[in-house]
Amino acid sequence: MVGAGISTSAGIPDFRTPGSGLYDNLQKYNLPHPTDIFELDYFIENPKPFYALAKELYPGNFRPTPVHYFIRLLNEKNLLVRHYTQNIDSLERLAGLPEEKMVEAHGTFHTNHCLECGLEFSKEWMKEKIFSDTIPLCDACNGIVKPDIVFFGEGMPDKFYDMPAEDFKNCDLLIVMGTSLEVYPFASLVGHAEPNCLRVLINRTSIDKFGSPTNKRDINFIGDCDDAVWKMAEALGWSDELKALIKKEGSKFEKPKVRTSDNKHNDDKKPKTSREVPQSNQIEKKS
Ligand code: CNA
Repeated sequence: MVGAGISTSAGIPDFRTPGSGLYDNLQKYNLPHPTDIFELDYFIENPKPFYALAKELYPGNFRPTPVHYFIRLLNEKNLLVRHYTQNIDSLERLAGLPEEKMVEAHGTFHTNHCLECGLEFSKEWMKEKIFSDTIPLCDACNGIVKPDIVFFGEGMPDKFYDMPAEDFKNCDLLIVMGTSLEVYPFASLVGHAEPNCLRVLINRTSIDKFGSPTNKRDINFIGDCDDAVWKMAEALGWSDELKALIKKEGSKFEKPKVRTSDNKHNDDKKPKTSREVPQSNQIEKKS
């Protein structure tokens, strides 16, 4: 289970770290409250702040961190049951973790829908709007089009509800990294771990839910996630493999302006229920 802390070393701020976190740096958007930027009601009234922020944080501008590649290694070694992420930066996809191994609990920028009529729009269409500072409006009904990231006040993807029961039965070690566990229902997943499942928290700050004196199965690593995965890799004898993977994958990002992940996912990830209409970039309504 991961949160924004696994991506801070990529240069993406988290929410709650005092000083550098997003919530301390949204003054320019004049929001009544910092969390309003992700509130659905506020967004419908005033989508500008969200789209300005989306431009700054748009997936493709950042590279995965050692943590992302460590998770990929876990999967390649058949040790990963599932990766539950709150992040919307797509760095897991970019690091090569297959979609079926992930639950992107707070959605992704990969698909977009009109909030009025449900028409689906492509990632390329949305990107063009965001980067030209245009509020994305539906070609059919003029409603606001929003990336399918989950705002406060919106439901989580079906996978989030469908998968934990089975996944946690098969889990003997739950690694929780880079999250304050403040956002529910995501945070409640830690309670799904069976009594014999060890839970390891790797985070810069400690969290009350972990490591009480009577608690026998929780392990706290209070520090940096990248340091923690390097230590784990060393203990597991995987350091060279992790280094080699990061080097190999890093070479994909060396040429400026080549958005490897975007190109890859544009090519092979068509929306499940949709057919693209090339002229307008519209995609037919979700069934
Ligand atoms: P949060 O509440 O900001 O907590 C992040 C936690 O990570 C804090 O406890 C930090 O102390 C810790 N942390 C930060 N950097 C590191 C590091 N390098 N090593 C170890 N720990 C670190 O963020 P959560 O993810 O818990 O909150 C859930 C929100 C944040 C979700 O809705 C996300 O969509 C949202 N978010 C995502 C991103 C992203 O996609 N990268 C960025 C910002 C916010």
